[in-house]
Amino acid sequence: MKLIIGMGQTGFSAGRFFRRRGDAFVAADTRGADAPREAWSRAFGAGTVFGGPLAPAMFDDPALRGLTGVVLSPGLDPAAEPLRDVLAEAARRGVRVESDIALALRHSPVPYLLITGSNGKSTVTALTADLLTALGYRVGIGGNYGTPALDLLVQPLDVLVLEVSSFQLEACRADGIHARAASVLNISPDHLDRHGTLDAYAALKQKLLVNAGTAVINLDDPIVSEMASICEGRLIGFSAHSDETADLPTEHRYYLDVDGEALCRDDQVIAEGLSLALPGAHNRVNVLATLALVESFAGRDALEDPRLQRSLAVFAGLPHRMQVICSRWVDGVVIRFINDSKATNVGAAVAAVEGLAAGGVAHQVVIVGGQTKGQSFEMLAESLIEHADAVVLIGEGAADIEAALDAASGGPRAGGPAIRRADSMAEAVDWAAGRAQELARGFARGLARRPAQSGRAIAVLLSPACASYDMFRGYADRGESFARASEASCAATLAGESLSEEVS
Ligand code: UMA
Ligand code: ADP
Repeated sequence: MKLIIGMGQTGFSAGRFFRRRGDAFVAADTRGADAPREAWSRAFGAGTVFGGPLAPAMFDDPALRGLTGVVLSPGLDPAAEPLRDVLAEAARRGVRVESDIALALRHSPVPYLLITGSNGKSTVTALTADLLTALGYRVGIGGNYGTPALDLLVQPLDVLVLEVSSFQLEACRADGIHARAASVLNISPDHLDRHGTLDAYAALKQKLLVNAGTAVINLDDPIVSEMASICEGRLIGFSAHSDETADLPTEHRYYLDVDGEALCRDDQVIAEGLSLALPGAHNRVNVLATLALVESFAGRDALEDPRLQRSLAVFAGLPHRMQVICSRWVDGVVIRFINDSKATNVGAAVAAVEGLAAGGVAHQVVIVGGQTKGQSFEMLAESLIEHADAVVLIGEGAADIEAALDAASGGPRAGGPAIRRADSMAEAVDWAAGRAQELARGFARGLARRPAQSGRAIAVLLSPACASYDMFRGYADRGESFARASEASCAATLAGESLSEEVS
């Protein structure tokens, strides 16, 4: 008998897995009337819904007689009640509790590549799968990326490429993970409301590396570099810099050279940045990690394969990550509306703002805020003060971000960007678009605040540094809302401009 806790995507995939194997199972959920019990009953039969409450006493219920394992869904915090006591009781009784990822890896008939980190996981997962598919491999892509890992085990495959979240690594032992290759892309604060400290969060992520055949590590990230000492397999490093800084025993080194434009491996150029459709400096680093993962599975020669090179050149990135929605021209200056809704932590938002500045964008109006996760906004505030001309604050995190901006600029409004609060995405984009238009006009007249800056582009950027659930159904819903408002703004101004041109 197995117990599945959580009737979400993961729980359903565990039900399908046990049904395929002929194992008996029941499922429980903490959500009371909101749990999708009907859908579960339709899928697996009413007898597979656990009738009692989630509590330590459940282990004495006849429905759980002969219990040998528990699958715990990632959305559930194992340290929060009622789970804490339930899991303690399971441990006392010697019942194994594991995440779907741990279960899937234990049963995977094919090698697997694992990707984690605070940012870039989905991008690297998608690109790795694309490149291996282009090379002719049958690739199963999923995990936190979308398709639950257990659902991938039904197809005939050559390799699994899985994005793994810190939540999925809680109920997962390092000695059960034997990836052909694994990467921790970077570590910056995220999900601290659940994990408590950055150390605890990093310790979860490093479980992927311990027994990996090849550990692909970020040489520029001090927390990731430190993980090299616990790796049993070979090491491949990647870095945004051509000079060797980390003194680690890496077998190979991937890095950016020639002003970040050449993607190199040891002393060879593998690809030219300008030939990539994928925008942004942080994405070039993501490509380096991807190439190291591909090499670890497909061999060094695969990197020269024209099929891989073609696929790499056309990969344009995923929606809601630095995605240009629309552009409009004002007096010879282009205003780009950029959807980076997937920036749900400070690290991603800082990368967006600094990446645009480094890429020559002269002015930025940035929309930030949403549901907070115990993060500090200090780094975000510093970045916004340096690079943003105006900031629009939305959602529950607005007050915290405003306080951080005030603290970083030396008091309320002292020399920092203009700040505005908005109650809806439409209001935020409307104000941001108006501000961007004023900046464009001023810039065009040579009256910009920082006329020395080069570049004729202005960005209206949504990069919230927060989760979205306070105002939206998820980051995609938030990004779509931004896209609708941006398109409306571009269309309205275009219509207005053509009208005024006709009148004049
Ligand atoms: N829930 C309860 N009680 C329960 C079960 C769930 O309250 O008994 C709530 C959770 O608190 C959560 C929601 O229901 O708010 C969904 O939880 P879940 O564990 O059932 O989630 P799944 O539908 O199984 O989706 C999970 C991942 N979600 C989470 O980790 C929250 C999905 O990642 C993943 O794609 C999917 O498994 C397939 O593997 C999403 C995610 O937001 C994209 N991940 C986080 C992130 O990327 O930051 C970690
Ligand atoms: P994840 O799956 O880890 O959330 P995504 O590829 O979905 O990663 O990107 C999430 C956010 O992080 C986006 O805003 C994206 O622009 C940003 N991002 C992607 N790669 C990096 C990186 N290497 N460093 C910092 N930010 C990044």
